[in-house]
Amino acid sequence: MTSTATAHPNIALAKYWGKRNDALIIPATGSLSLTLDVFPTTTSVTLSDEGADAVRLDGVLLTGDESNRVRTVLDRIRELSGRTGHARVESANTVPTAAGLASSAAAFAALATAAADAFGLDADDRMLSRIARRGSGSACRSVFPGVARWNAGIDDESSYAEPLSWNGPPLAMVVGIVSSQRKAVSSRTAMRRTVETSPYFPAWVTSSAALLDQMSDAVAAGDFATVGELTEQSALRMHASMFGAVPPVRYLSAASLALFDAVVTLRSAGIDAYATADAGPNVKVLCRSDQASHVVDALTATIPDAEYVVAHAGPGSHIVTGKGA
Ligand code: 2P0
Repeated sequence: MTSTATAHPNIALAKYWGKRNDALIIPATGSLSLTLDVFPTTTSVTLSDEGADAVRLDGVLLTGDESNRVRTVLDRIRELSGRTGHARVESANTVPTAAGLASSAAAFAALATAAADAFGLDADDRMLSRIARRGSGSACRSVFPGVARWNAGIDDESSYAEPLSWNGPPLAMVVGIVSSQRKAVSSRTAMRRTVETSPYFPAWVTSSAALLDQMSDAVAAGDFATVGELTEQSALRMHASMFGAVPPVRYLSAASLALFDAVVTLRSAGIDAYATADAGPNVKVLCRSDQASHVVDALTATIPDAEYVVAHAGPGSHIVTGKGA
């Protein structure tokens, strides 16, 4: 019997950057995100009689760190379910892998959801969020639809995401793809380097905690402009913390900064748009759904070389075929 699950990437509005516990992936700060309706990952898990887990991504057998991360999630599910067998995992991405478009968030949310079903683990969404977190921190947020907040917590039990309701104007995220190349430094390595060497990291942690509280209040109030302003602040402060690392980590390219500038110009023309960027040069622009096509037209006119994809709030991870379908 094969269990198949789908999950979508999420983009953090209030960023996660830095861990307080590397092994359990407990973050230094909480974060808040929007799960998208584009670039899904579909993952199938089949219990097998073989002597080891086998993991394929887009048909290619994974080895090393990537397969170890999958095994970490499977081990946790074996531990929780009391079952000992191995699994065959096949995953298909529709997003350029490792280009700062949150492919690992969708991948590990789909994996946790499919594997829990395959191993017969009766897991609610909070447990799935905690399991997905073990593979990739941001994956704990992709278990949930729309807006979700990851409560940093202090241990495995207390570190999970939960859905927040959003009653403001329907949201869109215009993804501006300036590069689909694999990033030179993984976010995991870059995060660790920032924690260990950036003099700005402590300021990032204290300011992020305050920003997350403000953003949570703005989400509860449906206050789009405040959510947007805080989104841009969080992204720039996160990148500033990386600029301070030794050696520095710089994911933003000239094309990324040109997009940030174009968004400032859009705002001065009265369009509520706010830029954010993750561990890569691509820029995501938060705006109202009913203004998304206008935002794409304006960005295309200024930066025609980028490719633009309009995303809206998407679903949480869910079983497509399997016991829980
Ligand atoms: C985020 N990012 O909040 C932040 C913003 C990238 C920049 O979470 O080491 O793949 O597996 O926990 O979740 C990307 O890092 O890192 C990330 P690990 P993850 O979305």
